[in-house]
Amino acid sequence: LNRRAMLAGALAAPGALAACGKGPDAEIVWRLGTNLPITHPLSARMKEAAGRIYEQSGHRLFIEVYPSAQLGTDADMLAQVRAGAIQMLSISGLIMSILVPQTALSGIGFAFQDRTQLFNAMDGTLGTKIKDALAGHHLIATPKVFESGFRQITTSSRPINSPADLRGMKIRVPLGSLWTSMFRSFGAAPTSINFSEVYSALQTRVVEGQENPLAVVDTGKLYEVQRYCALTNHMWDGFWLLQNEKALNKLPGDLRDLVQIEFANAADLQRADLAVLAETLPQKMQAEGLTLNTPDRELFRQHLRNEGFYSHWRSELGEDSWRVLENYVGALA
Ligand code: X2X
Repeated sequence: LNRRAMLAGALAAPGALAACGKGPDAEIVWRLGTNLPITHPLSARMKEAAGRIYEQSGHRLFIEVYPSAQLGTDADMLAQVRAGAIQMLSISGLIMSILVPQTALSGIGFAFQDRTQLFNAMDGTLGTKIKDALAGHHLIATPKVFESGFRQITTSSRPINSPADLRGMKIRVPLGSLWTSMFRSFGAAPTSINFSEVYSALQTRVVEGQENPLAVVDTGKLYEVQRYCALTNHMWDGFWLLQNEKALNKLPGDLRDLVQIEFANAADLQRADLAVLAETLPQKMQAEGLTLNTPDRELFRQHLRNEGFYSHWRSELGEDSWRVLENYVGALA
């Protein structure tokens, strides 16, 4: 009866067929949550890796990917992965800083110049520092961080050319003091809203703008409810793929290795996807109706310096961590 009910459900909803086709025979089933839609390269590449792991493990391990915050908000999913209710969570390092402050290091405003500098740091000692801090909370990151990208500002009310244009702007930001402190430094009025509610918050003009990498603006169709896009590259954002430590330790050694290897491969593929999108998306966003501009980043950086933003975060994160960051990006304050 169960089988028949499942089949009927699968036939009623074509999308469910694939989900039902894989997994039921697996010895071990893990659940992985993310807030991004399946069309985003992060979710898509993680799902592919889950498929490879299922095949290569001889159907012993199936990791089911739940995109679009189906398992709850980031804060909900974080609680679930810590409790072991789910085994994996893909989450922005900057949101993660609500629990593990060191994860904010990769998102300090206007710190990184470009992707090369960034990935040197994240695949080097800065990344190690962050992974160690996560492990201290019994959350084990897969070997390579995934990319969300450099964040850009979109608005419906007016274009952003200089820091002064942000003054008084009602802007949606994710959960995390990195965002509120930076946008308050610009005199804006940041509001923390979960990603699943951003589209409607923009549509109903609860907020005038938001900030996200273009791949998120694209796959979230935020361009439908925004008019301008300032290519500020104001902070880099990446997704850690975290594993519940107890669940990981319970896996047989060969499966533990397989999971690390396949998600490291997925991160390489996903970063390459994002590199291509960084080239093509500005044009696509323009075609979708956004008016793009490229402000002078140095104006913003200078403003943050004058407001004491960098010295605040330096004392927040500690001299030792700050030195590791500055080893890669140069002096900030
Ligand atoms: O919530 C967002 O804006 C997102 C999707 O970029 C993050 O997860 C930080």
